[in-house]
Amino acid sequence: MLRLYDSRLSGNAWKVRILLTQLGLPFERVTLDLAKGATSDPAFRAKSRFARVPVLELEDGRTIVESAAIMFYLAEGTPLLPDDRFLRAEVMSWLTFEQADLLRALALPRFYHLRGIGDQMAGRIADFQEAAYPALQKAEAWLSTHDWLVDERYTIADIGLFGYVSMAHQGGYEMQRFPSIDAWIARVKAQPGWVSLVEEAKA
Ligand SMILES: N[C@@H](CCC(=O)N[C@@H](CS)C(=O)NCC(=O)O)C(=O)O
Repeated sequence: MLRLYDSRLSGNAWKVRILLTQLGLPFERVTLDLAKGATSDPAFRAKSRFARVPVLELEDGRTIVESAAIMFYLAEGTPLLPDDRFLRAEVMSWLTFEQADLLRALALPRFYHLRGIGDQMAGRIADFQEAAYPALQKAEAWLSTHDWLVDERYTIADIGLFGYVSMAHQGGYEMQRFPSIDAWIARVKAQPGWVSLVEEAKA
């Protein structure tokens, strides 16, 4: 069975979990405690050359790291990744944009707030926001005229952008500035098989 190494609040691992669930692929989930330094464990380092989650371990023991690479692997041959060469490049372009222009700037302010050090890190958060607001505006402009990022259909590009953009408010971002992003987030969440970051507690 496929095995996903994740952490409870990792948005990058969440992207992969959404995709696995939407594709109906059974998987085992190994949730690491990052606060306890789980990514430094040599056994984990042997699976993850970058010492980060997510990691997807295949049935034969090989591992894939980086959420975008994992999603490309899993979505191959499914409706969530186009066959057409140009459209695949478009998917890659959104996934790269998310990683380069948004990921850290959205994830770290959220992390600081979740750890209760938001006030202490206010200057750093302001720098991240100054850098990320123009990138969010680019996504907003695209989504004001498109329902989806690529080929007017739901693809892994949407899952990749969705992860941290949907949680940006937790890092103090004023997401009410972006009504088209907001409407798109609702469309992504309405896709069959979508799962929340933290599962509802079972009674
Ligand atoms: N570009 C990577 C980023 C992965 C990443 O930053 N993972 C974080 C959690 S979201 C992590 O494992 N950090 C290592 C640690 O905190 O020890 C991806 O998209 O998979």
